[in-house]
Amino acid sequence: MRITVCCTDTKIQRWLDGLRAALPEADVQEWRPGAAPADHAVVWAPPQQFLDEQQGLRALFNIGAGVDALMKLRLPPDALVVRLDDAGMSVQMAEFACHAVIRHFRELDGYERDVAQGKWTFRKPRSRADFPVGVLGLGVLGRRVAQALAAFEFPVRGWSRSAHAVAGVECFAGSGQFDDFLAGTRVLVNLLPLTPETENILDRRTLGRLRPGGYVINVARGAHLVDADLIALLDSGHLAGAALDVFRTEPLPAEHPFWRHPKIVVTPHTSARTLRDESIAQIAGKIRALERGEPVAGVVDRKKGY
Ligand code: NDP
Ligand code: OXD
Repeated sequence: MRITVCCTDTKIQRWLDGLRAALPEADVQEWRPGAAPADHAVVWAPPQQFLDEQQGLRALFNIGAGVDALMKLRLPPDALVVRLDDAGMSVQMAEFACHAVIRHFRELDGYERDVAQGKWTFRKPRSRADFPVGVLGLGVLGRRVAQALAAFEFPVRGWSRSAHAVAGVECFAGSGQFDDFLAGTRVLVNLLPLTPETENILDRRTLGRLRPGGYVINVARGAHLVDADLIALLDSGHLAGAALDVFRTEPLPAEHPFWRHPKIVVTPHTSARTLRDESIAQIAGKIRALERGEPVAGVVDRKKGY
């Protein structure tokens, strides 16, 4: 069995070593133009030339949860596209989202500013009932985030394409229930995949429907958010702030207003990192399952785009 590895912006040697150790029966090689056809590929943002040359692949394993970049390319028609299915990401995302929500709810940013000025001050405790959190996307990551927030006793609601039932979470589905979901949400956490349907979904209309004093946490993709609309709603006072981990252009360009906006907290696309060992173990397990003719989880539906 041949496995080709083509991961841009990645320290590839450790992936090669890890995959060789996990799959000693396989011939694992870094892809070079003109390489022999492989059975499976492990990829992150491969060039189109890679896909054009490797038309016989049985499966492409993406070393991230989001496949939006991959879905823009011409893929081998019969290859399964398999994304990372948690692999240690959901707990990181839950930590990150809970931290962002709690930092805002408990006004820890305000305390940090006070303490920096040597002030020993208190703020009036706020009620969780006034801070309902809405999670966009109830997939592998969104569901974990929603459950983690519910454990802190926030009122939590979630929105997805198809109907879900999640303990402790009020669930909404489809475009028909979007406005009801938004109307009862004050803190919005975005965990949707980026698809033609969800691009620009965080625009003036959507964000304007959040409760006054809304807060936006975007941990999915930068192209979900219309940057100028967010800034307008922050400046008008309708939104209280935003925590942004993902951007249309990454790294975020030095001149972008998000860097300096007083109501925006920027982090460098770090809310849930790909963990190499966990990911290699998951991919190796799935390659073996496919070789035995068994189904695997995390297969992307090409029509839906996620
Ligand atoms: P999943 O595919 O497991 O979940 C996607 C969820 O979004 C599902 O609940 C799905 O609904 C819902 N959804 C998709 N399209 C629509 C739509 N048009 N309308 C309503 N709901 C929709 O993805 P993950 O949870 O694993 O990951 C989510 C995203 O998080 C990734 O695509 C990636 O972009 C981002 N991410 C960001 C990271 C970071 O470090 N910032 C790290 C990892 C991921 P349904 O359940 O009905 O199918
Ligand atoms: C992912 C990411 O999609 O890191 O996995 O953004």
